[in-house]
Amino acid sequence: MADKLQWFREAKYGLFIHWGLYAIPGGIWEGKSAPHGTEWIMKNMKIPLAHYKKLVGQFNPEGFDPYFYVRQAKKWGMKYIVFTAKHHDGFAMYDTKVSEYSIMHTPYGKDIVRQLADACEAEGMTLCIYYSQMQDWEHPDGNGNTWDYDPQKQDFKRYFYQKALPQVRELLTNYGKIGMMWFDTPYDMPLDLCRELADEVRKCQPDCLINGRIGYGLGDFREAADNAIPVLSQEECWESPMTLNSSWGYSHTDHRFKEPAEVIRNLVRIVGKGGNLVLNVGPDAFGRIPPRSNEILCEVGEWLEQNGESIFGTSAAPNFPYLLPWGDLTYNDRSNTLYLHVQNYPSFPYRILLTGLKTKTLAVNVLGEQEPLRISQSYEIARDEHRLYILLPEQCPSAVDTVVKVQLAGSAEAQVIGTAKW
Ligand code: FHN
Repeated sequence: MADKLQWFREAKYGLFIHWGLYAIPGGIWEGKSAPHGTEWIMKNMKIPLAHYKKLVGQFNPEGFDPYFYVRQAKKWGMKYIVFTAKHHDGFAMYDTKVSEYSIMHTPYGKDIVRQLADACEAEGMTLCIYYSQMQDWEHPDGNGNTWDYDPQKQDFKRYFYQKALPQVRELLTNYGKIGMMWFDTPYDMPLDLCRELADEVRKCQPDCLINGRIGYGLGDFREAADNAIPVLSQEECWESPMTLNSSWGYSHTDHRFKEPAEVIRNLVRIVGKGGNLVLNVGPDAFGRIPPRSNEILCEVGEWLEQNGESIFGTSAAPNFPYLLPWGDLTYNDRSNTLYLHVQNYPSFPYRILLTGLKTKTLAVNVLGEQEPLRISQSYEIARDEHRLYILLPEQCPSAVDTVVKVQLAGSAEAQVIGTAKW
């Protein structure tokens, strides 16, 4: 049987797009600023639905070009796109027959999911859909809106059968092949409804993946917390969703973006631990990608162009005994290659140490360079400690991340601290 997780396991790096009505206020409502988590502005500022709904009449993102997004994602080195078809505010960015609260009722009036689906199909990109299954601040029975509706009078099942379930069905029947349904904030949604939702996804598209945030372990892989990286490497698939600044939705005022070096370090760390990074952009109200996001992602894409071998085709690296003061590592278990990512380049004598590698090293070079690097591999019997020293070039090849390729004689075996009595 074909493994439906295969594409996801190989993808490593995806684009998250958080886009909806909240791009218009961009974190500012009636002069008051809430720059972080701008997609939460309605709830954070308890904006009455009737007021928030006025954004529908203003939404006209004529600058949106789906092909630009998909081509940029490819240029940035990303392999899948996750798009917010409906976020917690309940507004559908597609042509839904279930509710009038959708993009079709804005001055723009065109289905965003349709345009993205067509562009993804034409460009060979995997499209995945984000859907907020429990929170819905528009529907009287959805979770979260306690300022317009009385929670005591809410009947969550009514929302589930009137809106969530039929909308998920629409998304999985009208837009061709969907790579994954990306659910979010299941909170205390009842298990039977989560099961029903998962069953519906699998009935509509058996190959469509379901992320871990459907709840109760019903997904196909585990979703890490936002902007978080697990300590240990894991064989099972997992994903880490990350922002570029402090907000998922567009923010007028939050300009504190991660630098390209930090994004590369996060990507390396996540991939080395067996995960995928899904990295977010928050388009503005006109449909444009913030220029700084584009610049950062282009720089990361250029690094990937040179060093993609150390990311794509790799698997979870073994857990080595110590944190690596010079950087991190990724591993290809098919070619028995370790990639050492030197992010803090050492000063004289330009030497790095990897402790705990038991497997014999055959050859070491900077990725893309022929010149072999000098190494010394030893085993100190009394301490039961394996050591690999590598002498790096005096001139640092990349201040951000110099990749050192270590060809091993067999599969990488790492010592675990504490096996020997010292
Ligand atoms: O509340 C959402 C948030 O707005 C954003 O969509 C992120 C993405 O992982 N998920 C929730 C918080 O974890």
